[in-house]
Amino acid sequence: MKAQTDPSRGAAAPLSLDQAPAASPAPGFADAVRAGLARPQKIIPARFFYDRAGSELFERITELPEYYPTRTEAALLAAHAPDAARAAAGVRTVVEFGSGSSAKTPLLLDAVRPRTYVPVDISAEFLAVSAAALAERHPGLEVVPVAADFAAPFALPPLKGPVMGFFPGSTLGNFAHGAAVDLLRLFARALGGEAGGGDAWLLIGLDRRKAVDVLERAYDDAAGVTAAFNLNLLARVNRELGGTVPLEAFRHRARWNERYGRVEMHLEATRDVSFDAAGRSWRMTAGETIHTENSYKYSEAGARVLALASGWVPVAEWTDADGLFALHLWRADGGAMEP
Ligand code: AVI
Repeated sequence: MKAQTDPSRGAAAPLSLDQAPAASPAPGFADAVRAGLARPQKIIPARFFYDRAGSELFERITELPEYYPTRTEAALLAAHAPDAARAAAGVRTVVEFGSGSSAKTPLLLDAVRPRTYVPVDISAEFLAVSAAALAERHPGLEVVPVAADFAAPFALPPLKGPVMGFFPGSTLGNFAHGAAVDLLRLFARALGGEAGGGDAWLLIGLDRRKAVDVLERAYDDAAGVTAAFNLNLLARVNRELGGTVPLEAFRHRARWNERYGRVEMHLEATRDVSFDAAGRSWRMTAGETIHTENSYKYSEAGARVLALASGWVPVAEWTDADGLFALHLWRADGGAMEP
């Protein structure tokens, strides 16, 4: 059986999401599904998108014509990493949060030329491969990988300052505003830029607010890759949690929520459906959805407020000619704003 994609929407590569063999459950997945499906508005947290199949689908998303963030940010980095390096002169250590394949990192390292690069990622597999590749590409650079979930308090090795944090990809957009503030404060602490501390910078990519049709197309592409990425969550429930979710009874939905300033992704039941998952039985009525992701978008003013509420001072912002995406350079306020 194939995952459901709208046949009128162009040819995605064959997707056989529910044919993969059973796999052992990721830590916390069963509890998250049990709690999430019991809520009035059902949810499955977006962090569970990224098993191997989901990570591969996400890589394909980043190359889609409709998904402008990745290529726009890469062009901004190529053009403005030298400006960021000049503004934050003397940076000795770059720490990348959620480094993944470190695809954009060379653009920054070439400009900043730090002595040490610290990639932080939950996937030890990604870290080993990308750390080795970067060390080879940048002879003399000390690469100190840290396997950790950057969204939870974690320990970094002692850092030689000034330090620059690097958080590309608009990953912050997947955090609700309160959680985004907490995370940015955590970064300030981890980089030594908290009250009275060292000199810390953050170079962060944030997707901008824009026309609703552009946003919704970016999250509901014609080839159906984002639909497959979303539906893979249910396939993963089947693989890892003994689920019997009929994938053909669900469709991908992406919609802009103006009140919250975010694109929401949902999985909508196309008929009344019942299934087992994580040791329980569940029912959904036609039209009911499981909310799987929020992707918050920031105006220039919104990004400034976010920075200032999180212990950072905006220093520079670079955007493309169409104003699709922005690269921000912030400096830790070090408590200087308190009288
Ligand atoms: C990883 N994150 C920044 C992506 C985004 O744009 O919110 C995840 C994504 N979901 C669907 N397409 C891309």
